[in-house]
Amino acid sequence: MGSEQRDTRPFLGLSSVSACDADVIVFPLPFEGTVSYGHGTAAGPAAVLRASQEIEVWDDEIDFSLDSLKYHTSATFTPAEGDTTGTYLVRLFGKSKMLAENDGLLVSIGGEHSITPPLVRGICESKKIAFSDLTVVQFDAHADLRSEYEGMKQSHACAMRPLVENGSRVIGVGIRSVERDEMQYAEESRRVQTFGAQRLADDPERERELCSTLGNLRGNVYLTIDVDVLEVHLCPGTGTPQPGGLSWWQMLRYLRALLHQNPHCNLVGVDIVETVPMLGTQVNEFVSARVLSKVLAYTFNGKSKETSESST
Ligand SMILES: [Mn+2]
Repeated sequence: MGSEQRDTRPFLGLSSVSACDADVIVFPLPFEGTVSYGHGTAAGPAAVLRASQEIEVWDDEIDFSLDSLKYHTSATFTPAEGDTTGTYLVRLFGKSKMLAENDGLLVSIGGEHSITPPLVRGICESKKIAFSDLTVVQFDAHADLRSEYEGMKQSHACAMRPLVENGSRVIGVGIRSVERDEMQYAEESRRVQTFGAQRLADDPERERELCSTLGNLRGNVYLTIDVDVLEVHLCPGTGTPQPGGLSWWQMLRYLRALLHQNPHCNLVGVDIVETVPMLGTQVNEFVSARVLSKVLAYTFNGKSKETSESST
């Protein structure tokens, strides 16, 4: 049986163009191989795509129409019969490398957080970006810097570690659940910078520092959003919920600083992970779809294809 399925609705309900013509390539990844606690992230991508049908395509905050962009919603990349975590992630690396050969922004929808390292590796190889020329901005409740977890190096709890070890800089935002070893690793590594949720909430100066850090980043940026970064009422269905998360408005302030107010940020890829749909509520998938729509509006407003074409 093939591992690609076309059972998903196109993002925002807009018609899908071919990958090579798209401004945005949406990549659904229903993978939950290493989940340690709550299950259900495999159902995340389809639910997020379904919820995206209900989202306004006009962004009222910055007067931008998301339907001015061209989208390609890729086939769902599901684990194949007999896939282990290792074989799936290797295949994912190959597939993301292929998709990243297109000019469009690769926007992946998880699935659990272990999908991020192969996605980043695929994009970097395809676009010839050295890891040392990449900053990963990580919105997350957890540091995900463990060297291994439950015997697995590829666990969702280790997602950021290989990126740092390969030479990328990682800026963690909203972190509030860390193990002592991870904290020590973060403190000792000059490539890891952490903006914990508590200080962001309590200290306006710390928030200004974060916005200025994000607003002044230069070069290639990969954005990974673990929805558990948000306060639990916005994502009760995530794998490992943690109280004390970012408010919706904090989230938007930080994304705006990075994507909308920073002209030097070259966004090379985005993922949103750990969305778990729940019976009786659509809040989880709706919030994730809305985060993606804000990311795209902030990223593309003022940077539409027309401007890049007319400047060449
Ligand atoms: Mn995570």
